[in-house]
Amino acid sequence: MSTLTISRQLQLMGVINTTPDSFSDGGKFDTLAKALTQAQQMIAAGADILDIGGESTRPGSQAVDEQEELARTIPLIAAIREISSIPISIDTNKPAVMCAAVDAGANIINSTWALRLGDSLQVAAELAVPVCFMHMQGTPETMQQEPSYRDVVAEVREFLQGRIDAALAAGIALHNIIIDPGFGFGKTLEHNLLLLKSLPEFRKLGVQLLVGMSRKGMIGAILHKPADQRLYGSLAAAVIAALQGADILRVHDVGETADALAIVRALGQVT
Ligand code: PT1
Repeated sequence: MSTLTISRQLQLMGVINTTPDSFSDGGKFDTLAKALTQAQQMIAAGADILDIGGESTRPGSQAVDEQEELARTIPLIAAIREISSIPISIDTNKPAVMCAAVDAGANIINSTWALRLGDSLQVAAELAVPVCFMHMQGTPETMQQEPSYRDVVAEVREFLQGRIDAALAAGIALHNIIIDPGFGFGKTLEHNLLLLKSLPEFRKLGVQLLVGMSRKGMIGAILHKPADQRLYGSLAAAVIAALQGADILRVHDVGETADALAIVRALGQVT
């Protein structure tokens, strides 16, 4: 039982999706007012970070142009900053969006391309904010067609180690580096489960570890349920990720996940 504890400070990152085709809420929050209300509810429910993205990266999704991405994210970041000092991460791969977001009050850059596009690594280094480097095989449009690895854990670990090295070389401080194995990004269910089992391997890289499994296809593939019926499965996955050493959990259901984690934490407080 002594291993069933969370001794570190685990943070909950609430997902605010501004994209009209959002896979899990069907575009319900496609207006600024609705997104702001969602942000307020997540803050009240105990979110530690809000993640704002203007371009969907779920399987099959297509790229969005810079103007559209800016229009979806920057006014929302500014509006949240009016009402709260909660840390905000900007989920983007475009240098211009990174700059505008940090200018509007964002505190973290979340890059699903792990800052491999254009001069995004240099731009992020100059902004001097924490950066999340995520692993993806392929591109969002085609990544789920036939994901293939000789050793998924070793390959993802080597990729993330390479991005840590590149980040340090670009001048990003070690304490500002976050890594993420990228659940559902060019991975079969078996790949995702192997990565989840191996999270302690990723912790060994010595930086913060972010995990996002909430409502994803890997939960649906086990339950045979659509995205709007994956809450309980997502909570189980969050508890496992917490016990396996994740530092930040990216979730849609902040209050529910906070309750699930409170139970794990309570167990760690008795001896
Ligand atoms: C993630 C993540 C992200 N996920 C980080 N950023 C998404 N750092 C967006 C599916 O299989 O895990 N980490 N930004 C959302 N992307 C997906 C991918 C959504 C796969 C759904 C699936 O259903």
